[in-house]
Amino acid sequence: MKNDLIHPNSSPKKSRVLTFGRRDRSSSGKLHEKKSKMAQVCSEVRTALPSTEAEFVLRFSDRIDRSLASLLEQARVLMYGETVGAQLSQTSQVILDFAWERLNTGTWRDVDKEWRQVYSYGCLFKAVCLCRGEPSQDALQEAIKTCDMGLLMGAAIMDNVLQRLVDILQKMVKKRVLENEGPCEVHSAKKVRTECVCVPEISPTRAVPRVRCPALECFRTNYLIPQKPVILEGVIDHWPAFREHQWSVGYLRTVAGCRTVPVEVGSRYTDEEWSQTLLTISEFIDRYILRQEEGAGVGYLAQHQLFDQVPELMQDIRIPDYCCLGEEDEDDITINAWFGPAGTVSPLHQDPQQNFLAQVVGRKYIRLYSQEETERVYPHQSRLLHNTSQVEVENPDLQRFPAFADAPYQECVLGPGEVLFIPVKHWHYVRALDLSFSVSFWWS
Ligand SMILES: O=C(O)CCC(=O)C(=O)O
Repeated sequence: MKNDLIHPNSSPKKSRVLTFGRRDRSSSGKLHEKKSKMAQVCSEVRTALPSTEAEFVLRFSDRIDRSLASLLEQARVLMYGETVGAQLSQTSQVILDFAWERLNTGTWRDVDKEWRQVYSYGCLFKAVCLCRGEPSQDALQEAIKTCDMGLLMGAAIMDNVLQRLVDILQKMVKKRVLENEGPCEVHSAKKVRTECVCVPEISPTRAVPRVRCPALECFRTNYLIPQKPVILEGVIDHWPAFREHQWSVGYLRTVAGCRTVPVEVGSRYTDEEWSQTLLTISEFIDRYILRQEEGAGVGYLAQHQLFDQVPELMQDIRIPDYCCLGEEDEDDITINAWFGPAGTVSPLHQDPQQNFLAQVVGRKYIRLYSQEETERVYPHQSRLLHNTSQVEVENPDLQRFPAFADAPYQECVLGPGEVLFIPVKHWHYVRALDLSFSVSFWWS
């Protein structure tokens, strides 16, 4: 049947209002204290959701099985019912299992957006369910993880309700940590294990030039127009990431420890055994920064969603003024986070946009080859990796790649507070010399 939609008015005539938590008002002593806290949790979660069942719109085409559509309707009824309980928990899990199977069938780009939306609804129902009653810190963290899964794997629903909900939940978790009410993230007193990495000596003839706070016009004339790399000094000293909240492993754990993010696992993305997984930032820190598990290998948090997921981190940085020399709006600038232990390598590759790579924590060794050297860096032949060189820059196989030895390059060690301008399509190789956190801005 065509247009088998679940219409908003298919909900019961009398629109029910979210009630969970409200029945628990009491005026007696300790009990009151406990229950008012519970009411607070519930009312905060409620603010992210439509206040009536009728306003909670579910609309799908016939690409979504009728039986699943009924389950979604049932979940909605349960959510607006007298108590949010085990039944909603089970129903949301069935929805999630159904959708998960569809999300993992075939290639990702062919997954129907509606199925991704169904997955997001499943996450929403499950997260709300986890916040019922008086949720423990663990339950709130599980709810945050559930929202993140929806944000990463699902598609936006109800004006990005999962983002609104997760912002609320994260504030609640953080508040509780500050109140010391059952620590969720133990500030790590454990020392970051330091690797012994080799720091290359930079030859003066190859060193990337440095300039301190150039005027916009000076940057445009001397570097942007001729497409010459340069290190800008003194242009990000005002970032709160250096002043108010010095970025560190502990700080990251506090503001984002319970957020789930994609992590790259493997020494470099060109390796056979390289893969991606989803971990919370705290799990990432324990496994790959503190190395609490033997044999965990190398992990790298390299992604563009972190700053959308964690607004606090976004508030700690600023888009460099020089980006205004581009033609696009600020909203079109892609901001990537690069967080990983010493020794993390990004193989030699090129990107289709201009780049400001800003170093916040630790140092990185960087090699640059201009676009004219493309032949001498031997790009991979496959379409997927055509922007990546086959050469291991610091240990090249010159039998296979003889011309690489003759390719002129520039190099630098980028330290905290410095910003490297990498012109569009310039080949760049990056190796972290310390535990490192950088932010890159891709602009056109
Ligand atoms: O810092 C890194 O590991 C890689 C940075 C990079 O490739 C970029 O910003 O485009």
